[in-house]
Amino acid sequence: MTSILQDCSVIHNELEEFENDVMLGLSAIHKNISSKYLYDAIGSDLFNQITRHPDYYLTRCEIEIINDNKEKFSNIIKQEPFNLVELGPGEGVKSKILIEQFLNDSLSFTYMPIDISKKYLTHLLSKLKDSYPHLNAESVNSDFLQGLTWIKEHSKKRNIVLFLGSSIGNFNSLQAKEFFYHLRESLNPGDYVLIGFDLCKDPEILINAYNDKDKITSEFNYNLLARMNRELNANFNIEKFRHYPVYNVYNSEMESYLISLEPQVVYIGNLKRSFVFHEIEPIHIEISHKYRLLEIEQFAANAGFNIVNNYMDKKNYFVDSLWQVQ
Ligand code: AVJ
Repeated sequence: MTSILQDCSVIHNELEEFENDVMLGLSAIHKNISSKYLYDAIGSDLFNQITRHPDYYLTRCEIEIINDNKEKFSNIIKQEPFNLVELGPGEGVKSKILIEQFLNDSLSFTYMPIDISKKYLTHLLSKLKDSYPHLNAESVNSDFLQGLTWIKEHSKKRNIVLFLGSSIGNFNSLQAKEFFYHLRESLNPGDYVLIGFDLCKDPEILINAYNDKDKITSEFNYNLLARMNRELNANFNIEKFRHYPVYNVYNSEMESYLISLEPQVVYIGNLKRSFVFHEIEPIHIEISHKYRLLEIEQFAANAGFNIVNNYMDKKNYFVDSLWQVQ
């Protein structure tokens, strides 16, 4: 296996960015911290555990969809050598199903995962190397759109971009619309994208998925407080906060909050500042948008993609939507 690591990340100070974002977020009238800070090493490990939990149906449904349709995907894209680009591969469970199918069908492709974590990429590539000695892989260490732009400048091959897991759900509708517009700009006509969207469903199923009975999702959220204690010298007493997920039926968004169970003051050493929390005051942590097919069609049309097909699981909980650049 050939494996290359392209480093296209902009040089920036991660700790400083975390400090600035926490300062702004906890000073706001409605306290908030970006969900991207959930994913340090401990948080990423907890997230991987969530994806295997029975209450978190999303990953299971998407694996079913990919398994049921892998031959079809292979037939659609088989004509010529291509780049199999993946935005945020995670553990690569789903992409491995496709990689295996494409290798069995003797398709000519290079797997190109794009991720901001160099450690994650290196680990993923070494695992893939063991399983598939004949796979060509080139990982790109950068944020998604920058990485795609790098690929556009360095390769003339057709791109098949995987954006799985309903990662798009962390964006609100406006942010998603802008993201798809930029995605379209960084691709060439004929390129494909396969995007995972979690669909609207019974709110009770949603609440359970974001509040699993083994409390892994709670731990995942509490880890953000623990991370601020570790990295920013904060003194959050985690027992005085509770994970509080709600489904907002007006805008189809799961919202996760950490709520302060009592009035308290938290000191953050690196910021040399205290933050006052009222009783039951929330910190907004994450949204996970749930979609309707109509909305997905509008996203595609707005950004200049044609929908090739929508692939769903048997329960119609989740869709992998295959788009092609016009
Ligand atoms: C990684 C954004 C797809 O929103 O479902 C899982 C993150 N948060 N449980 C999601 C998450 C709580 C997940 N995404």
